[in-house]
Amino acid sequence: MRCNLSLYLVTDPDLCRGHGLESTVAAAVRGGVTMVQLRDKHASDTEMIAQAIRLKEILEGSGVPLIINDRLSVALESGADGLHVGQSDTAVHEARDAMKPGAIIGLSINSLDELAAAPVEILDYIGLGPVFATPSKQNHAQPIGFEGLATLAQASPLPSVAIGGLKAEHCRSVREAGAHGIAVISAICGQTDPEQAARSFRFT
Ligand code: TZP
Ligand code: MG
Repeated sequence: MRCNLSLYLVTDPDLCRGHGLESTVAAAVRGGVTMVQLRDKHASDTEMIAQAIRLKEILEGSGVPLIINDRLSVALESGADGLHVGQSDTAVHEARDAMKPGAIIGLSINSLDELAAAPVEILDYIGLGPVFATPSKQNHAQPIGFEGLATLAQASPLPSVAIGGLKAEHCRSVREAGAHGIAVISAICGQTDPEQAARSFRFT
């Protein structure tokens, strides 16, 4: 499956600083991550395109797709496999029209209203959260908890991935809530051994 959400690594440039972005991603892939999203709220487009091209080289042949957070132009210029957008980012229709056929497009959802308004027919997956409050995302929406996660995952016609404050010990609760995978930043990026940290997740 091209879009295997089981263990979805979202990168953070500060938390990856210890090992470096590229080494962190390479280690996480050895440890079993199934998707990688390049997320950087401060880099310029040019810097982010260069980072994306380097990550694509690292992921080459691994079967792990590279998704870009928010910035359609970076996804297009770097030849990434997909784009993940939030509620206030690039419109999903614009992204679908611009991206190559077969590109993976995901959307963040925090409530049933947002799910009802989502153009699910042109999306590949949805991100549900934050499950818990987290310092990894500024000004995040109200945490939904496992109960909210279950409500949204079960109402969703699309595969879903849970995000926000999640650790390896939460895999079971996330799966039982009905999500198809678990997405993390700090539980992998912020760890001294990112490969081992990824390996400690047993989603399936
Ligand atoms: N979207 C909702 S919560 C979040 C994002 C990008 C941050 C998740 O980071 P962490 O460290 O896994 O809590
Ligand atoms: Mg966003």
